Amino acid sequence: MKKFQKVSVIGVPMDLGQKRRGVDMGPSAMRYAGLIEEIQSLDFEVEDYGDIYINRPGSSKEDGLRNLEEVIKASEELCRKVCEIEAEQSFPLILGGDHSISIGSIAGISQRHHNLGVIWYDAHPDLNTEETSPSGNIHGMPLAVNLGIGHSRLTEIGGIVPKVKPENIVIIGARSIDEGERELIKEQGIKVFTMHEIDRIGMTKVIEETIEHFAGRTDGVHLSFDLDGIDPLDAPGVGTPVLGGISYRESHLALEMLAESQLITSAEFVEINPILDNKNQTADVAVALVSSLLGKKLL
Ligand code: HAR
Ligand code: MN
Ligand code: MN
Ligand code: MN
Repeated sequence: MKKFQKVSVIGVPMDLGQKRRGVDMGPSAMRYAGLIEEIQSLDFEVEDYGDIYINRPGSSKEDGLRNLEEVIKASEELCRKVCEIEAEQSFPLILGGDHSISIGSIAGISQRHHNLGVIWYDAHPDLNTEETSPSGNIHGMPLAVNLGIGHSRLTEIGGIVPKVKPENIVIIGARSIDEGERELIKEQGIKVFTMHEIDRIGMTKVIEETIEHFAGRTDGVHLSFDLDGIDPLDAPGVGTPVLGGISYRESHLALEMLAESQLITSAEFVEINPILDNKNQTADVAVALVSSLLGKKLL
């Protein structure tokens, strides 16, 4: 990834897209794990925008959606910040927070990328709506929202609906899929590499096919990296761990190959929960992965 000279970091300390507290500390955990210094060591100019302000009220549930108003406010603010970063031709690197922050990041990115590709690296497809969600947690819905499916107050953030077309999405690592999500995947024809395909054809082939899927077709690709895509043995500090995930090295291989392809134009790393972590291991993993994505070579 050497098309960019500058990386702009923005933290979203928000855990309101779900019930378990702690993911709001994700941005700090990544900074303490040496994120900024690591990016500088790769010869990028770095601008740290700090964290956006998140108000933390008592939990509400409106239209079956937990903390809807607060998630909307944070998404609108993030959308504005990401637009500013995009206007400078800098690489937006967004730190979560739970995965609902993706509503705001993709709202911002899609202002300048009208044929955006999205890689959803996650144990979950996050394709629920307020109708299909088993939990009412918005962090299980952002990919649907970005497809224009779900509560209109969420899908309309940033003004563009939909922000992403179904043929421009590749999901990698899925292994916990709800019934409604399964139907939506089939109905929309979304490309998914579940753990079954990863085991079967290997990460090399998965990423080769992903690159082929986007190359020459999209005007940018956003990487939405949920740390629970990785196996809990390698990334224990996440709120919704699911056994049988992608390994540490497979994840590096994936991001090293994506770096070589120069396809990725923005990224977010989400769902790190330091309360559940083992000495900041998951944030360390995330920082090492950012480094691979930005082109760090082993030799
Ligand atoms: N699918 C479940 C739900 O909608 C669990 C979602 C868990 N989500 C995340 N994001 N950690 O990937 O509630
Ligand atoms: Mn851009
Ligand atoms: Mn997710
Ligand atoms: Mn997940």
